Amino acid sequence: MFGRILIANRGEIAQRVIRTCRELGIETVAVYSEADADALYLRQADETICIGPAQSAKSYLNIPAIISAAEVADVDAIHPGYGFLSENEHFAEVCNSCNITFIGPDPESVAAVGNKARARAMAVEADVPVVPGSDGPVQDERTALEVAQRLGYPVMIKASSGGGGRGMRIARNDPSLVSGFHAARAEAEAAFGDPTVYLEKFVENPRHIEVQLLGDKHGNVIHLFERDCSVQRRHQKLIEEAPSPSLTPELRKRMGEAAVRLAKHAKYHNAGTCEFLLDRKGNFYFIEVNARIQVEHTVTEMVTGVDLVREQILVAAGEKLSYRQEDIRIQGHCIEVRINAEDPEKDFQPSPGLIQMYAPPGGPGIRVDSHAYSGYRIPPNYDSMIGKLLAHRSNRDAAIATMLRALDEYVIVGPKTTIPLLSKVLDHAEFRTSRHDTGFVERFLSAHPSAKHKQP
Ligand code: MV4
Repeated sequence: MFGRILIANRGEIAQRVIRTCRELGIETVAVYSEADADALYLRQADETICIGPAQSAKSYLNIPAIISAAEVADVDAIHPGYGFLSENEHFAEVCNSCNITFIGPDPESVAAVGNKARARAMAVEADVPVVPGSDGPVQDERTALEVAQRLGYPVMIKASSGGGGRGMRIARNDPSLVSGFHAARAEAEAAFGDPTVYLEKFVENPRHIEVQLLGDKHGNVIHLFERDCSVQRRHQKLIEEAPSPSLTPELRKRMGEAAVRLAKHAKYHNAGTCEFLLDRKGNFYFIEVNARIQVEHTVTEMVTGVDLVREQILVAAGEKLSYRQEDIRIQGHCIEVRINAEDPEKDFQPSPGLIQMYAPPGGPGIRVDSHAYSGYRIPPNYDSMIGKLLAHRSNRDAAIATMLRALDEYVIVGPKTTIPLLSKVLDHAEFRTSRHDTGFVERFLSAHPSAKHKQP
């Protein structure tokens, strides 16, 4: 087992990894930028190293700085958290060549699943349902028109190197396909240095469901059921829950088994997820793989009782998974909301700065994963999530009631936050009855453009 791990991340996920390391008796090395010198996770680590100035490119994305810190601190492994270098094939390779274990998949797997067109092809090989679409990348306008003709409109043009909604276009006719094809290629080239795109039939108003996976280096893969992440705005998740209220036990089983087939076919190890779209008729389609621990992994931890970060570390060290598929059971219902320092009244403009007072909720059924504290100054340089609030209860209605109570209890004085908006969404009939889909938040926001939210 590792003696020392460096965490190449910040904020709540750095704390999350440190917590599990402590329980495993592993020493931790935290790295930080000049903007994070007062961060809470630095007090929880055994050792801290400054890796550069505030800009991510010069600190949390600075591979030479992170590797130097790892060499100086003499760590055995690096945990990348989420975002930053977590799905960077080159970083995984550099770690390996320095004899430092990258706590994630092999560089080859990172590259394979990071390419959406390749991941889609692997899904087909593994007999996992995909959205009807092109057979691989589409190289020219004429082929795009032929594929669209075969699929029927609307279609979606997607960048192979994209993800999280970047480099995507919807086309509802030939002219918009032609313009969208060139626009998506240009955007993908600029954003990812790769203009490759492929086509899929557009699934209208789907639910977004992802299956949590764990794989070890001995070929064992299990799934930990699904999370429903249909409450999103501009590809940013606001609320996640498990189990999904829109799956039947039979669908749940088929989706889990499909995800495991894909991971086994890809020889995937580490924690990961398979993302699916679910349509109104109960058809599900694979769309992408996330080769990292995700923000919302906590929801699955609550309903399964499995410490996903622990499993991630153990499998990276070459151990076998601690669980068999039949050991994994869903207990009750968990809802997570993301608390962001943003102003929903001003188009979710970031609201960094001093937290004058911070008092998180507690009591039965509540978990808070946050790096905030009274007197903390949120730096303007990073994403605006200041914490995750989870309510775990025996059923969905009870989890919603506990969450609404906890949101009312939450005191954050200083920055504007998404708390009042989250209360409104949770209290909305469409969410309460789970008739919502991935378009729900945006429809809600345009229906209440100047809604004055209740202040805590
Ligand atoms: C789709 C889709 C409909 N049809 N693909 C958005 C981000 C990326 N993960 C894939 N996305 C979508 N792909 C087809 N063929 C609709 C979306 C989509 C979406 C998916 C999940 C959650 C929210 C979404 C919001 C808009 C579009």
